[in-house]
Amino acid sequence: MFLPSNFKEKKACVIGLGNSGSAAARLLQKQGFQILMSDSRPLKEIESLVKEIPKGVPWEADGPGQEALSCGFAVKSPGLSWNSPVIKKIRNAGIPIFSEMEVGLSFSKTKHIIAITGTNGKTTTTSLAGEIFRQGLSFGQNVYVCGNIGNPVSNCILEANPQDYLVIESSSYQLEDSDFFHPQIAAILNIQPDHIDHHGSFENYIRAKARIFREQDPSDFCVFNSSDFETVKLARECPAQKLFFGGDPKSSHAWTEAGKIQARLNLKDAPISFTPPALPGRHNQENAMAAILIALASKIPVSAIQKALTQFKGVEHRLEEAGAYRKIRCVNDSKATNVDSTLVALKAFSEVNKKIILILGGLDKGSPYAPLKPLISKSAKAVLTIGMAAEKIENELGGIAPIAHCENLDKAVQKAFEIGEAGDILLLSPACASFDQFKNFEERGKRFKKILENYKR
Ligand code: UMA
Repeated sequence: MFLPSNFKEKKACVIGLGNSGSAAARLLQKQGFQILMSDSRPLKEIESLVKEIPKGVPWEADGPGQEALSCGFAVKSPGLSWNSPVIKKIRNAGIPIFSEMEVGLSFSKTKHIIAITGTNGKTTTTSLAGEIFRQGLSFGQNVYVCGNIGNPVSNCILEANPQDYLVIESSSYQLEDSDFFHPQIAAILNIQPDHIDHHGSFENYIRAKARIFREQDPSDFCVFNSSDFETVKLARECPAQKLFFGGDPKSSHAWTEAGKIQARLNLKDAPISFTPPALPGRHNQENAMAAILIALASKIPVSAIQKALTQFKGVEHRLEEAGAYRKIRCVNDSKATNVDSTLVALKAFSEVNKKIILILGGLDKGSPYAPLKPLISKSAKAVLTIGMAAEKIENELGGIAPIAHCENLDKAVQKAFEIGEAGDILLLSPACASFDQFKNFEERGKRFKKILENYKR
C-alpha cells in the first residue's frame, strides 16, 4: 500500500508523461515529494506532452535512465502494461510500483468512494451517477467525477473534503494496479473480451475487474448486471451486499417494465418507478439501472434521481447524434474501441434493416470481429474500413455485406455520402483503438464531426 509517510523521504519516478503522470506529479509536488518524470518514448514523440509537466519537475525521454532506476518508488500510468520493457526494468531494479489511482487515493480525505467498471457503459454510467449526486447532495457537499473518464483521481483528491463524494470510472488497467482500492459502492456493468493485448488473456482481464470489490466488506454495496454471464459469475466472490439489475423482477433490485425502470434496495421493498433518460438502446437502460441503484445505496433522494435522469443527454462520442447530411443521419460512436461496444451500437439500431453504413477499423486489439456478423448482415448497407485493422476486418467479415477499403476517416465519409441515401445512418463505431491515426478516441470523434461539418456547409 502506498503510505505517504513511508515514502516521504524517497524520490518518486512518475512513469508516463500523459494525463495520469502529470496529475500524479502535480499532486506529489504539492505534498513536498522530490520527483523525476520518465517516458520511454523519444523526445520528438512526446513534445506535445511536455507543456503539461508541472513547473520545476525534471523529466526524461527515452527512459528509464540511471536516475529513474535509483528512485525510491515509482508511479505507473495505467496504459503501461506490467509486461512492458519499462515496467520490467523498474521491477528488476527492485523499485516498488504504485498506480496513479492508488497514490491519488492515499491522500483522500473522503471515504465516500463510488467506483464503476465494465467493458462498456462505464463513461455513461459514471457521468449519469455524477449528475444524480450533483442534484441530490446536501448543501456544502460536492461530487468529483474522475478516473478513466479523462480526469485522473490525483487531479481532484486534495479538493475533495470528508463530506464529498468521488465517482470514479475505473478501467481494468487502473484496477489491475490497485491492491488496496476500497470503494464503498462499486458497480460492474458487463464483462466481454477486451484489452487482451494489454492483459495477456481474458481471464487476467476478468481478474483485474474483480479487484473493484476485493477489499469491500459487508457494509459496502456492489451492483451487478444479472444478464451478463461473467458478471454474475464474479458476483459469487463478492464480499459486499450485492444489488442486481436487469433480471427477473422477483430476484432483481432493478428491472424495466413498460418503458419504466423499477428499483429498490431490498428485495422485500415495493419498487420505486423511474422514467429512464431519453437515450437509445437497451444498454442505456442498463446504465441507468446501475446509476439508480448506486444512488439509492447512497441515500440520494428519489426526486433528485428522477430530475437527473430526465435532464441527462448522454456523453460525447458515445452514440452521439452528429446531425444529418442529405437526410443521412450521422452518429458518432468513436468511443466504441472494442467489438462488444460496436455490437451495443448495432443493437441500438436493431430495428434498422440494411440502412447502416458502418465505419470500422483503427488499431486492432486482438479480439475477433466475427461476433459482429449477424447484426451487420441484418442492418448494414455497407462496411467502410479504415486504419491498420482494415485488412483483418475485411478478411473476417468478407461476404456478409459490401465492404470498401477507405484507409482514413475523410475517405470513409466521402464514400458513405456517395453510396448513402435519405433515411440511411452513417455510424462511426470502429471496434478498434484509435492510436494508429489519432491521439485518442476523442480526437477521432472530433475529426469525424469536423469532416461532417464541412459537408453540411
Ligand atoms: N508510455 C511510456 N512507455 C510505454 C507506453 C506509454 O512511457 O511503454 C507513456 C506515453 O508515452 C505517454 C504515457 O505513457 O506519455 C501515456 O500514459 P497512459 O497510456 O496511461 O495515458 P494517460 O494519458 O495517462 O491516460 C490514462 C488513460 N489511458 C489509458 O489507460 C490507455 C485514460 O483512459 C484516462 O482517461 C486517463 O489516464 C485519466 O485517468 C483512456 C483509455 O483509453 C480514455 N482508457 C482505456 C479504455 O477506456 O478502454 C482503458
